[in-house]
Amino acid sequence: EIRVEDDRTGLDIETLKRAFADNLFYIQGKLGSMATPNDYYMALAYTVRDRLLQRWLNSAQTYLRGDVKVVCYLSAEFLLGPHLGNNLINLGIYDRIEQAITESGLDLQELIAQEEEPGLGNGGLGRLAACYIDSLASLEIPAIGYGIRYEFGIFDQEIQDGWQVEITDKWLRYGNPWEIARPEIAVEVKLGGYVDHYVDDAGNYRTHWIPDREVHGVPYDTPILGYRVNTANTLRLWKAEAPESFDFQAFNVGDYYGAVDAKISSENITKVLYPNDEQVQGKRLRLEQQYFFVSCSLQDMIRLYLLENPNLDNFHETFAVQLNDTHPSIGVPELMRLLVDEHHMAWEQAWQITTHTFAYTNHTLLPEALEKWSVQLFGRVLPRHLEIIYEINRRFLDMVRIRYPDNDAKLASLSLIDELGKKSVRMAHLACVGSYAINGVAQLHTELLKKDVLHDFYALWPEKFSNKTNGVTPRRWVVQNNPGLSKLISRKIGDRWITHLDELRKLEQFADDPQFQAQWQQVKQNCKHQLTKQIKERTGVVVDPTSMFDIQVKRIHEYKRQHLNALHIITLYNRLKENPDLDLQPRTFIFGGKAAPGYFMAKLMIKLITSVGEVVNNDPDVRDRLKVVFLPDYNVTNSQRVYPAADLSEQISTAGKEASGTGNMKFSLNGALTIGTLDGANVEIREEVGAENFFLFGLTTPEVKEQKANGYNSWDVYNANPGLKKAIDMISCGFFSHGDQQLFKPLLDSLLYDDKYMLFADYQDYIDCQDRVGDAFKHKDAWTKMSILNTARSGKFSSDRAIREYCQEIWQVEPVPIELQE
Ligand code: DL6
Repeated sequence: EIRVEDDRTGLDIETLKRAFADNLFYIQGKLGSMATPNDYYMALAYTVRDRLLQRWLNSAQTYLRGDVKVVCYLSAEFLLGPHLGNNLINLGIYDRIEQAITESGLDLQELIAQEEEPGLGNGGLGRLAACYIDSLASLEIPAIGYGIRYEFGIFDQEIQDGWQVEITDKWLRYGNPWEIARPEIAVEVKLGGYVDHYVDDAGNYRTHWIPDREVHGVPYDTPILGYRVNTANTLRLWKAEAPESFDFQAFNVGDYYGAVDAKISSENITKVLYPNDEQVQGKRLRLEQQYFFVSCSLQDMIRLYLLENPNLDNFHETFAVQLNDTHPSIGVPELMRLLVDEHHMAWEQAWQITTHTFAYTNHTLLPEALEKWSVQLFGRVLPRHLEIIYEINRRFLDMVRIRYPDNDAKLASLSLIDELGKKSVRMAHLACVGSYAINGVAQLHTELLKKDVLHDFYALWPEKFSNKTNGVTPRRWVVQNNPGLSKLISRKIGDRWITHLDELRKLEQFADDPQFQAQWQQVKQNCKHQLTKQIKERTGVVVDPTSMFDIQVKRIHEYKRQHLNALHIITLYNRLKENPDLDLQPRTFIFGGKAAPGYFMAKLMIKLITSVGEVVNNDPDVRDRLKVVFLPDYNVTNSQRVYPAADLSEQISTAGKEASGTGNMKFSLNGALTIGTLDGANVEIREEVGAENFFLFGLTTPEVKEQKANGYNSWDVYNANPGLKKAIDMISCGFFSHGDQQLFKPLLDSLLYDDKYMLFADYQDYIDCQDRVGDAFKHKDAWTKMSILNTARSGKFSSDRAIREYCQEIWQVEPVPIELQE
């Protein structure tokens, strides 16, 4: 019998090879002899995408036809990372494709490396959204991710003379094989102008928004396949386009440039991701971005809903809309506008629907990251929304007055409008009032929201609040990035852990087994060799793979305290200089992370790390025992080799500042031990893995508060601690800056005269704790046992667990398995 497989769906090696060659010829328009590695990558990506499409279309059809509730995850950021490797794993065809590519005379790894990652996010918040859409699909939950198709994602970072330099991220320059444009369902978005109120012929009070600008929102769809299931959900990212390429009227009167200008200004809306992490800038374009994607998404949901329903009365029963931080919280007044102004629904009913549609996740405790828009700017960009917000606020404050009679202070603190100084709209308050559920992203964070940042809202509506501790997808963060560990685990306990991460507990029984420990060490060693190679290629620094890999990778921020880590390095350096025979465990300190381009102090912190590295790495007295590496351009792709190779994970933020962290979870899952404060999800990691397998130091949140209240003075700490004083004085006298005593002055002044993030207060405890780490690392078997137990007990930190909690406790949605039809 001769069986001929379809070239677009077949999985035989021969079929895959044929499909690959076919795509190279017909899509890339290349013969093998003239193809570049990128052509091969594109041909392979199309071959894989073909195999997703049937699942994708079947999923969409099932959701549309069936009576299913759909999760809409609204996020201004999706930090996806490359698709190819992930899709191969989720489809279960990695080995076959590897064979087909090898037999075609090529190297799969080289093709995978060609992919430009879609870096459409800054850090934790965007990466969390990416993990969550993976889990939603893997759990067969109907879901749509809605966001922005930035033409330029997070900038590429180069290190020049020890400083960060930003380079535009042109991720779309060679095309994006994973997306499909859907111009036929583009929507219109209005901006600016004024509002007209009138009474129509039937005597109804109506509102007409006359904008001064309109933009087209064109959706670009990417299939998001779940792990070994038929579910392929949609990530729908919006691109802004001008409704007409030319303003013909302007063109006809000879104003060619004026006509093109309008096009350019419309398209600017989705041009670039704002590269600020935890710092709002209040820029008009940013507000336009937020409104643009939220309006497109809500209009899209309404369109989909009306395909199957006569009116919008039960909209909230079909869509659960999650606001990923306040960036999409303009959705509250926008849904009200769409329902009341455009669909002529009564305010009360529209409010009922709106407040049963949205749920809000808060991701930060930092005051500077809480979004506020000046009322003046807001009114210029979104005049109708400002009116709606005032009306929501009026009704809300009426309710507050009943609850707290004669309490003006309460009214002022709860109001959606901040009346102090320049009047502004408080987006977190808008999100709280407009949502039926509010959550933090780690236990401690949720408690602090309830106690401090959102305390008044908690007092009003305690039932709205819950905690949903973050999680990460084990598919990307273990199976894909750490295949050696993944195989070792599966050989020992089977592979069910990939979708039921709690099963890793079964590894506990082998934690003392010498043979298993040896295999575990071998896997870690291989990963360290791979990272060593990458460090050499990317920085030129040669490191010792048998040294302890002590790693801190995350955005650079004063509260994350990379400079505390630098002070430890200087302290060890001094000890070695004083006593060259010191029995010190060799360490390689690895840093990675981007600083917001306008955040001078963060950029100076990078310069400090690279400067310390320059001295330490070139000093023959310590060279073999300490090395400092700053890995440039830390992103999803470059993180791949980092987590698996870590011995020690640095999670050293000031207690009460890091909402959760997710890097901390990735490290622990990959068998690194954590040195950390009681901050964010560190608290829960320590609870899970056991206090004896976690290196704890530092002040607790209440202690930080107490010290500040008691007049904490970093200058006194500096003078009282000789080790700290010496390290600071060396920086100050130019030891790490070729004698330049001015270079690091701003950083030192901020530590010596303010120390907002309590570095000095935690310094000695950190150093002592690091000494314990150093001692522990000398005992290989005991360390390996701790490493195994970290992995074994990290099951809680799966994004599958987090998504299950959201589904059951917030969204009320159920899995909908997809059957494949031809
Ligand atoms: O929840 C994801 C992630 C947390 O793990 C980090 O602790 C937190 O800093 C980050 N928050 C932001 C805030 N941006 N805004 N707004 O990125 O969220």
